[in-house]
Amino acid sequence: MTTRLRAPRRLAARLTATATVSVLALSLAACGGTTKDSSSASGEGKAGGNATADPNAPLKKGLKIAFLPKQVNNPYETIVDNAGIAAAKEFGAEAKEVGPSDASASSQVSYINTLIQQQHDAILIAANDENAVCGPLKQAMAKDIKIVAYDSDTNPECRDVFINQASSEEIGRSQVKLLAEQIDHKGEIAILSATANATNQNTWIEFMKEELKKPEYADMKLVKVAYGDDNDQKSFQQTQGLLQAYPNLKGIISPTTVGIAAAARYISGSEYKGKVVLTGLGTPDQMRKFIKNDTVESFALWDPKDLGYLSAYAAAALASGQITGKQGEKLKAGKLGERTIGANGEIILGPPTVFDAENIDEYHF
Ligand code: RAM
Repeated sequence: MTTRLRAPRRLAARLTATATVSVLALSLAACGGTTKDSSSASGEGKAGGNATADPNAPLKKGLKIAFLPKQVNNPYETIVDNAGIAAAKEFGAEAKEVGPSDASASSQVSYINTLIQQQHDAILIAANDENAVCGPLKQAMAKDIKIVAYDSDTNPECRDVFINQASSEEIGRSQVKLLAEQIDHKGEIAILSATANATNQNTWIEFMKEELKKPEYADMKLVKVAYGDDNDQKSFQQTQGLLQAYPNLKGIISPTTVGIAAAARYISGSEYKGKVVLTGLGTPDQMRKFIKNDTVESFALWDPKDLGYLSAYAAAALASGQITGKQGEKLKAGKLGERTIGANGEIILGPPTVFDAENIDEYHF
């Protein structure tokens, strides 16, 4: 029985249409194996590592696991991590969240080093910068600490698996579709992203740019990608800056919960309300008032609680030898059921949901 959110019919149809392309893109993106060979002293991942999974191994009791989000003061990350910590209780693990208060490139490094010293069984990380965290994560892997990237990936050789909230391609392409429908496929558009290094946003933006190459978007022009650094104040100011610099702007995509909430706040109190369309990825709780006051018509997200839950189970399954991270292995994830590990060590949670005035009151997170 899965508790995955229901995708409204329109989005579900679109997602199915892109599924074939996604498989292709994922195989192209796969640059070799991502499995950690636990017998490797260097901790270097290598194709088809020779650790063997025992799918029937019980989850170990008393595992020590830690969530290291992009930043601790981001409401979205708090929901993910709290759900992961609650899941850990189900299988008798000791779990906690530690992390920086800003999402800058190297802000997570000292936390990884401390978690290594504390001899955790697994570290779960939403990477702020794929390269900055890679060395310390490899050191952790060399000490047989399992690494789960969730939300924002690092380099595949620096983690055992990546729990992706949805197919990156589907997220990117569907964001453009959501905006295009509301601006009649015409006009200048901008993106308000998180940090310039964020692997999740950057991957989605690449797919947005791909989508924009299709003939149906010939009259839409991406004029700027701005960065609010997942900082509320900076995102607010960047929105103001975009609207002043591009007076013909018709729409903004903000694929970050911090960015879209700040942009909505700015637009709702400005002359641009009702003139400039805003969409992106947001939490229903943060966006409800902007849907109700007609600043935003629709936006999307997956269930962050399920993301935390799935990630916690992946950490426990790795630390218990149930999975090693190889493609084709099955991850048993409690109430979420089973997920198969895909190419490049990626495990996908499920399709995102589009929220609008009709359904937003059904969602509380
Ligand atoms: C922000 C963060 C996070 C992203 C969501 C959509 O909270 O950037 O990494 O997944 O937005």
